[in-house]
Amino acid sequence: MNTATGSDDPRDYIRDQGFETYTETDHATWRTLAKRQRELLKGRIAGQFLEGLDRLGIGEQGIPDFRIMNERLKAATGWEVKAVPGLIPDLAFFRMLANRQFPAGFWIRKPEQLDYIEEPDIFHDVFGHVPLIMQPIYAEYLESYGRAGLVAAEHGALKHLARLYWYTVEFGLAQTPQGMRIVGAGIASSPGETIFALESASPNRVAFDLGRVMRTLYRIDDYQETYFVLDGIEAWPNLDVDRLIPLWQELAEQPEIEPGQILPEDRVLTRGDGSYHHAKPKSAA
Ligand code: HBI
Ligand code: FE
Repeated sequence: MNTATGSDDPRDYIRDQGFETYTETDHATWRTLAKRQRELLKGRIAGQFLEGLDRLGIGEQGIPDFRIMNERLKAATGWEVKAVPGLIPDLAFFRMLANRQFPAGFWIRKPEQLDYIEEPDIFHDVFGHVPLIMQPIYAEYLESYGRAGLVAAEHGALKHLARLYWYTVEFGLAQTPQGMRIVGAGIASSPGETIFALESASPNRVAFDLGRVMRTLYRIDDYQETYFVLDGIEAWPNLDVDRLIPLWQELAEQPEIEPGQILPEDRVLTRGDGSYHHAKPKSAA
């Protein structure tokens, strides 16, 4: 993730959503994306995600009005979505999460960019992220991530936290009694990756391990070479800081892991054949 620099105070970034200023084209873009994703996600995403969409009322009606959506979200878990112009600095981001505020871009992609954008827009941020925040256990995880981030900043562990977010909140999978399911927002808001993450023979799918994930480099501009799989839809890692601080100390002595690399101690659920990335230039962060 390419992060902005500047003030650490969330108030410097929070805006009015400007709901009245969306055009009919903007709403149509949301509807096209939401309709297509909802179809693709059936049977591929955790059931709680679809339930969250319904309870929030943010299906196919058009761009959601945050004032209405937030009443429902607040009632369920005490979280609120706040409009921001784009990526905000890490510390401002962590402060918001620690206060149960989720920053969401208020702009929407243009009709000619339906499948690829570089910075997260309202469709990724709201459709992708907010449905699971209706679930108390996930709501707790995301808040604890924000608190851990503030501590990580003082321990030189920001890169470890960024990787954790990437491989859980953005690109996580989970084992369920019905089979493997998507839980990450980066997958849930992308039609191509919805199929790739679950069905392609190319990527590795490896059982989630907190220290392992924190050592693993990731691809920012393409499908992932490895997905990490939680052992159940509610098996989000415990981020107590008295557990994290010694872990970060251990990790400081250990080498980073390449995005496609498998370690002898990994519990591999699917060993990918790497076919998709073989022909591509390297890009890892
Ligand atoms: N800002 N708006 C926004 N959205 C993000 O997902 C985000 C951010 N700033 C920093 C950030 N993510 C990540 O780099 C942290 O998780 C480390
Ligand atoms: Fe995101």
